[in-house]
Parts: sequence; structure tokens; C-alpha cells
Amino acid sequence: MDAETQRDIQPIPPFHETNDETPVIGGGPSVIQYWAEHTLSSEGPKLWETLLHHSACLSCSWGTGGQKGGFTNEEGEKLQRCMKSVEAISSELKPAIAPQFFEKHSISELQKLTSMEADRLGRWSFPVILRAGKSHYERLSWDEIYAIAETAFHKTPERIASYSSGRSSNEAAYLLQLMIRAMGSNNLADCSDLCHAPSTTGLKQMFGTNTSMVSLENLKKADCVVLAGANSAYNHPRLMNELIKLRENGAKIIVVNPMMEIGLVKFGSPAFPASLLQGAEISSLYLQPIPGSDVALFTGIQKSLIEQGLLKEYYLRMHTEGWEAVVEQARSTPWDIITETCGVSQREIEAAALIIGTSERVVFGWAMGITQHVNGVDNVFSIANTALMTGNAGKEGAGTMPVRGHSNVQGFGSMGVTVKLKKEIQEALEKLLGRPLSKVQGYHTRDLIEAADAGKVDTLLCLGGNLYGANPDSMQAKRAIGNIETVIYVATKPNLGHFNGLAKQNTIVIPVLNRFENPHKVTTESGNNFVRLSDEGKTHLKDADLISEVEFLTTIAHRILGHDPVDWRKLQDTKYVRQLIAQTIPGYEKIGTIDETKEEFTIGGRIFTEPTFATPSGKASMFVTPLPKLTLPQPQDFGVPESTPGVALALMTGRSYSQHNTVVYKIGDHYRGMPHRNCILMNHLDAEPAGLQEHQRVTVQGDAGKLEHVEVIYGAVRPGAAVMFYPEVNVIFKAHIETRSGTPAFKRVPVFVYAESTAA
Ligand SMILES: Nc1nc2c(c(=O)[nH]1)N[C@H]1C(S)=C(S)[C@@H](COP(=O)(O)OP(=O)(O)OC[C@H]3O[C@@H](n4cnc5c(=O)[nH]c(N)nc54)[C@H](O)[C@@H]3O)O[C@H]1N2
Ligand SMILES: Nc1nc2c(c(=O)[nH]1)N[C@H]1C(S)=C(S)[C@@H](COP(=O)(O)OP(=O)(O)OC[C@H]3O[C@@H](n4cnc5c(=O)[nH]c(N)nc54)[C@H](O)[C@@H]3O)O[C@H]1N2
Ligand code: SF4
Ligand SMILES: [Mo]
Repeated sequence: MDAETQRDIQPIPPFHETNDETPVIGGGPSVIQYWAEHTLSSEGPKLWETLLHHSACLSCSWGTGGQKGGFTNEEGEKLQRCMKSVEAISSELKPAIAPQFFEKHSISELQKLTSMEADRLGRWSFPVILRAGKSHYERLSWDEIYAIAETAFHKTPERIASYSSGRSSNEAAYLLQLMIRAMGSNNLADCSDLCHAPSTTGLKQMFGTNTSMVSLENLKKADCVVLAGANSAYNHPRLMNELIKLRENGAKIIVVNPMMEIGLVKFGSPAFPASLLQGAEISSLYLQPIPGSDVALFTGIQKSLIEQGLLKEYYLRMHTEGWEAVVEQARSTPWDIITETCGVSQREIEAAALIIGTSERVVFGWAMGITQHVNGVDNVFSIANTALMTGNAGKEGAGTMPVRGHSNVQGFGSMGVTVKLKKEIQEALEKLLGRPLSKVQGYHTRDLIEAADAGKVDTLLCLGGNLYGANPDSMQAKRAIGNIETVIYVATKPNLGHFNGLAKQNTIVIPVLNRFENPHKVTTESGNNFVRLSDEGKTHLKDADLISEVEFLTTIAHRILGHDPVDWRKLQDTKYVRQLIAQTIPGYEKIGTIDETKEEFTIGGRIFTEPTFATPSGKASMFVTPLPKLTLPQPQDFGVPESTPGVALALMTGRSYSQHNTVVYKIGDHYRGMPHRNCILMNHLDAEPAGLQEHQRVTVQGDAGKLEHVEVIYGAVRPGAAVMFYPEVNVIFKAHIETRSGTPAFKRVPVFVYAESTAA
């Protein structure tokens, strides 16, 4: 679209007014500065060594690194490590927590730490325990750990559970689920339950597989990308390189996001020096819907496709089922309902439909802005419906592409760490174990919290992550974890959960080696379905008492299960684990020989370049997506007097620039002009009528609690919406979940914002 047409459709770029602190491009020179500061500092040599080590990047699911060298992507392209990778490595290279540290600092002192302070304590380097009634963590021996674990896991199977986070390896993930299932439990809660579970649930129903159907190679062939609810400039920086190249080659990029994220407008990438100062153009069209209204927006796009004669009806007839009802829904939903629900004008929607409908190969990508809603699965359906209505699934350069979270979160799902185990894997595991798996439905993360809150969980093993910090309603999370007798945290770095998510009897922290330190090879799976091999490495922590995750899990399993039904000690050899994976996980056959071949590979049966899908009929199933009814609460709904001047907003909670999930690396968010964590970014059009001003301190009240002394920051978010950071914000709202997937609505949290002096 030329500039003139753009201005015609969006007379004023809608909600683009930022504050004085916001830079004019994302990325840019400060990225180089960060690289320079870190790589030239005293940690520089070790940082370079790690960057060049043959291992997959720790940070995001884009999955850079591995055997082709630390800087190379699966297409063999160089210079593909971003500063987020440096940030993650740098955090792991910190010195060990001193042996006397916990003698000097009580748990009540540690509970006062912020996320950043907890992370900066250093690396976990020896096992510790906090016993009921004690005020300090104390060191404990491996013998005692295994003795406690043995008792703890000899409980009714339904009362034992695990939670995991997607940074560990495929091998550790596979062993975790094999062990928990061999013990008779299906309680395998995982961080993906809080993340892309709606994508997994929706895509499985539609296409029979639940991951991205687009390879990196195919993304490069697209002539249009729709990127909805994803702040990739922060969270998947190398995807930005692809977008820059696509734009340079004439492709169109449509961004769908209530917040005008500066990096999605213009991005300066070190991989394209010419872009660094001015920034390369990213969005061709930027739509800013009301949070939670994406179904309405995509239904509008579908309606316009029909009206503009751009519907691929032949494709629908040949390759899909259930399409008639979806087309009818789009046709019969009135425009005024669509535009009122999503807050985007008909002209903008029509412009988006024209671009999508006249492009040859469209990739539809999305992340948390789509999934973390009470109708997250419908959001996914409506995007995939749009892809199918334009024939953009099952061909080169096109398809649906959920942009995943943690660097190995997708591998955890593939390895069977899920409460929705695929039938083929279930059968293969039953054959391996020589007995049927339990039929009792396992707990996903929210079910786990509810079950623990009701006193139904005795033992919990957390393989990484921060169960306490990642969940809504921190008070409930704390109480729930506090009802569990034994919690074993397996971790590299301390976080809020280790000090606030304390068990009733014994809280144990097991210090582990990370991906680039293991004495054995491990694998991971990227969001693009590419399996990476990471080589053996060593740790900088010289006198530390660390263990590998694989050794820890197999030792526990051996203590409890012995040789039943597999020789758990033999599984300490990750090569043997890989052979079991090859035998039991469809598409993973090549992992059985990866030690010899070193061949990293794309998982079979995932990438679709022909419109024959993995459903029984080979056709994609389409589902009608009801439009959400979005309302905002009144002050009295939160117990705030009706007369209190203020404003109700739909709060989008998420990540600042310098954090990795619950772990904060730096307090400010430079690109949104938010100087610290206790800020609310909102539109001045909301603030002023409510009598609020920029930099004023306000109270933000949710249905579970409030945060006080929050600084108002004006930003380019549409009116009615606001942005705050997790994990801090998780204290203020209860879990309202998407029932089909169990994922909480982190992106449309109803809050009431009022000036401190007017508080009741
Ligand atoms: N550096 C870094 N990288 C990371 C992570 C990290 O914390 N730090 N986390 C990893 C993980 S686990 C994940 S899941 C991903 C997260 O990656 P993202 O999903 O990009 O992260 P969020 O901060 O949750 O941002 C979501 C975006 O959705 C928008 N949004 C909110 N509500 C809506 C809505 O209703 N509709 C639409 N269309 N958009 C909406 C927000 O404005 C925001 O721009 O990143 C992964 N990579
Ligand atoms: N309000 C709000 N809440 C959210 C979200 C949101 O957008 N808004 N997003 C949700 C999403 S998408 C996700 S994925 C979850 C994230 O939830 P989690 O995955 O549970 O949390 P993380 O903060 O990623 O966990 C970080 C910790 O993992 C440990 N760790 C790091 N590397 C390793 C390793 O190699 N091995 C082991 N064993 N441990 C390791 C370290 O102790 C580190 O402190 O949060 C969710 N919560
Ligand atoms: S894009 Fe993701 S995987 Fe690639 S280097 Fe950056 S953080 Fe690592
Ligand atoms: Mo995530």
C-alpha cells in the first residue's frame, strides 16, 4: 500500500501517541551497546565461549544455535544470535551463591526480594531444604534428598504431580513424563498450559497436528505475514530479521495489536546495519483492536473477503469441513456489531482483507495476545479459518504459525509432558512400560493449583520454572503450594517461587546444570519444528555441587521404581533416552541416530506444503467462532465506592523488554518509555477525563487485590486498554480460564484505576 492509500485508510495512525521517553524505532543502537557492554566486560570471554558453543539458545523458541554453530539458523544463515540470547547466558554465568548465604539470610528476608534481586543472588550451587517451622534454608546431603523423595513419591499416584518449564531438554522432559506415568500419575502440568495451550487445542482439532505448519524456509517465501498478539521485537528478535527481509522483498506485514509496539513499526537489527539507525519498516498496516476482540476482527476480515469476492470457495470445498457455517457466520454478522466489538473501522478491516485476499502466500503468526483470553481457542480458530478461507494452509510460503514461548516448550509437548497425550504416544508408552497408563485425567497447571488449594496434592516436582510467579492470584498460588507436603524445585537460578512457594513440610531446591553445561548431549525442539543437538559442556562453577537433570530424574526413578519396567539407571545415558524417544514419539525417528549423524532435522508430519492434513479425512475442520461480549466492570464490582473518580480498563499483562517471563533482568522498559516496573501504560484519552495525569501515582484494583503507587505512563495503546508487567501484577487478579485449554486470561484483566488521594 502506498503512503497515500495508507493515510486514506488510517487518517491519523490511530493510537500512536507515545511519551517523550519512547525511541522512534525498536532494536537499534542500544542493542549493539548491550552486546558491547557484555561481551567486552569481565564476563566477556566466557560469554563468547558459550555463544560459540554448539548448543541451542536458551531463550526463545525461535531456536537459534546448535550444531551449525552458535550464530547460525537452520537455513545456515549467519549472525542469528540476538541480545536476548546474551541476556539469558549472562544470567546463567553469574557466580555461585556462597555456601554461608542461607545461614545469614532468613526466609522472611528472602521473601522481600524482588524478582531481579532474587535472580541476582547468583546460581544455585548446592542442594538446600527448608523444613516446616524452620526460618532458614539449610544445605542437605544427596542421601537425604533421595530418602525424602522416596517417601514423598510413595503416595497415592493421583496425589503426586509435576510442573515443568520449557528450558530443560527433550531427554529430561521425556524422563519426567515416563517417571510420573510409571508411578501411575498423569499430573504433568506444564508452563505451556499458561501459554500456547489454546493454540495446541485449536490446531489439533482443525488440522490434526498442534504445532506450526510453517518452516523457516517456508516463512521466507511468504508475500504477506499477519502477526497478531505477538511482540516479537522483544520476545523473538530473530523473527524480526525475517520480517525485515520480507518487507524489503515487497511482502506486506499486517500487525494486529492494541498496543502500537514501536519495534513492530520500525526495527533496527544488527544483522542489517543499514537498518540500525533509521529502522527498517515492519508493519504495512497496523490494526489496534480492543483487547480480547480478535475473533470479531478476523470475522470482519472474513466478511470483507466474501464481499470483495476473495473467498477461495473451491479450496474450502476440496480441503475443509464445516466451512459453510463459518462462511455463513461471517456473512450474517452485521458490520456494526463487528466494528463495535473490535473497535477497528470497516475501512481498516477491508484494507486488511484486500491485502490478505490478494496475496499469494500468507503466513498467520500469533502469540500470547491471542491465546491468553477466556476465548483463546476461538481466537485461534478465527485466525486459522481466515487462513483456510484464503487457501493459505497446506502450501509453500503459507500457513498457521503459533510463535512459541520457551526455547524447548514445544519439545516438552512432543515428549508427552501434557495432560492431553496423543493416542499414538500413549500406545507406544504402554508397550514400552508393558502396562496400561492410568486412565485418570491429569492436572494441567490451573487444575494443579486448584487441587493443591483443596489439599489434594502431597508431592510436587518442579522441573524448572516458577509456578508461584507465573500464575494469576499470587495469594492463591502461595496458599495452594503451601498445602503440598513436599515440593522439590529443580533449578539453575533462584526466583520468587523458591522463597514464596513454600511447601507444608519440606521445600527442597536441587541445583542443576544448564543446557550448555551438561556432561552429555541433549536435544531441543524449536517452534519451527526443528530439532537441535547441544553438545557436552562444562560449568564455570568450580566447587559447586551440581547435578544434571537427567541424572537427578533417573536416580529418583531408580530409587522408587528400580528396574520396573525399564532400567532407569541405564537411562542416565542420554543416547539411550534418545533411542526410546525414536521408538515412541512419532516424527522423532531421526533422533535415534543423531549422535552419529549429528544431523539436526525437521520433525516429520508437521510442515504442510500440500492441503492434506493430519485429520482422519485429510481435510481441515473449521469451527464457528462466537463474537465475544466485552464489558468493563464498574468500581463497585471491586468494592471501590461508585463515586470514586477513575477509569475501568482492560489490562494486558505481559513482558517488559528486559525480562524473561517471571525473571526480571532490568527494571525499565526503554521502548515503551516505562522507567520502572510499577507503571501502568495507558492512553491519555482515558487518563484525562478520569482526572489523571501522566506520572501521577494511582491505585490499580483488580478482583483479587490492588497495586498501589503505580505511575501513570502515557503510551500508544488504544483507549480502554492498558499494559502492566508480570509477575508483579499477578497479585491483583483471579484466574479466569479458557475452559478448553485451561489457560488464564492474562491479556484482558478488568481493572479500575483511580488516584491515590481519592481512595476509599
Ligand atoms: N526476551 C524474552 N523472550 C521471550 C520471553 C520473555 O519473557 N523474554 N518469553 C517467552 C515466552 S514463554 C513466551 S510465551 C513468548 C511471549 O511472547 P509475546 O506473546 O510476544 O509476549 P507478551 O509480552 O505476552 O506480548 C503479547 C503482545 O500481545 C499484545 N496483546 C495483548 N492483548 C491482545 C489482544 O487482545 N489482541 C491482540 N491482537 N494482541 C494483544 C500485547 O500488546 C503484546 O504486544 O516469548 C518468549 N520469548
Ligand atoms: N500475568 C501474566 N502471567 C503470565 C504470563 C503473562 O503474559 N502474564 N505468561 C505466562 C507464560 S506464557 C508462561 S510460559 C509462564 C512462564 O512460567 P515458568 O516457565 O514457570 O517461569 P519462568 O519465569 O520462565 O521460570 C524461570 C526459572 O526457570 C529456572 N530455569 C532456567 N533454566 C533452567 C534449566 O535449564 N533447568 C531448570 N531445571 N530450571 C531452569 C530458573 O530457576 C528460573 O528462575 O508464565 C505465565 N504467566
Ligand atoms: S531469536 Fe530467540 S532463539 Fe534466536 S537468538 Fe534470539 S532469543 Fe535466541
Ligand atoms: Mo510462554
